[in-house]
Amino acid sequence: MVRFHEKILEIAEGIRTMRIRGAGKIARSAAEALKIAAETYSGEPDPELFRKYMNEAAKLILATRPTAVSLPNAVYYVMYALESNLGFKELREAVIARAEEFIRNSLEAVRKIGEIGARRIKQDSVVLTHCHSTAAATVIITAYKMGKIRKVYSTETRPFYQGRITARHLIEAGVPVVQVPDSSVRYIMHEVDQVVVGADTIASNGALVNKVGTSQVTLAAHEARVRVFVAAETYKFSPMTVIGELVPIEYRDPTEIVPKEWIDKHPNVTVLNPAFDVTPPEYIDAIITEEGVIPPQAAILILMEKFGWALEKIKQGVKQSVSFEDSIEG
Ligand code: RUB
Repeated sequence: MVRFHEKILEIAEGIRTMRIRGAGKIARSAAEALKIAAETYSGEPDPELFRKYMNEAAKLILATRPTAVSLPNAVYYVMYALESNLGFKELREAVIARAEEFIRNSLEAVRKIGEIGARRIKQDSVVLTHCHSTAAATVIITAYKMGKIRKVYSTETRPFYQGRITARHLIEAGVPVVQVPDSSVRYIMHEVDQVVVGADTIASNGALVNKVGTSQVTLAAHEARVRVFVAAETYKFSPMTVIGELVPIEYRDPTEIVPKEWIDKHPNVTVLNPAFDVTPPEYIDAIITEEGVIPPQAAILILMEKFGWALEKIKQGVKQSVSFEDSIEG
């Protein structure tokens, strides 16, 4: 069995327990873990052995959480370096360079999304956001700095209360925030001008997978004719959905909803904790990517442009050195 540096195990555990959370941060941490794996490899200087070891590290990271496609996309981006026919030293350097490149590009994508998205926010807007998304918060903060935002409603986002992270994040930037329970969204929607949320995964038909409750938020927005914007880096688009794979929805431990004592006291009650839900493309006005604003129906174009290499392999049924299935076992 391969033994990994403790920093790698810490990152894997951090993602699993949600100390590291949010699809973008998860992806960057995955790339960081692979970079550390390459740096701390202490086996024989043999390309094949190094590839095997890196595959094991990739499997460990992929098994942490199943829903955000940013995780396998980051892993495959870095692991692509192993496909070249280089010697051990160059191969190791290539992995490290690709991991660093992913992290750099990812942070730059969030910044660009902020700039592009802020242009779509109307003057004097009341914005509603759900969960904590760095991409969505960046749009909001950038628009606020442009003097466009009057107030932000941030849902609590039960059961994990990521809305509290959003409130802190926005308050630190000076944005006026009102924290509201998830169940109040329809009641307050008449006051809202625009909804801005993030994405864990976007399917080839433009459907959005994001924190559970997002689809209810968009339903209320649709009814009130409020526009819904999704802030999503292009590595949130899922190549596997092109061939019909469904996005696996993570079910987390019921004790995140009610205490264990309550569950023990009520053995006939089943407590479910789905962490994500699916918003159909009809409920989304635009997806803001670092490449520009697209309608959800154009998701397939992003996939063809950005993941052409992966799509070819998937279509030919050629498995990569780490199979895509590994990502949905976790
Ligand atoms: C987080 C969540 C966020 C997306 C986008 O869920 O649903 O909206 O991941 O976030 P969890 P970002 O807290 O369960 O990870 O824009 O930061 O990538």
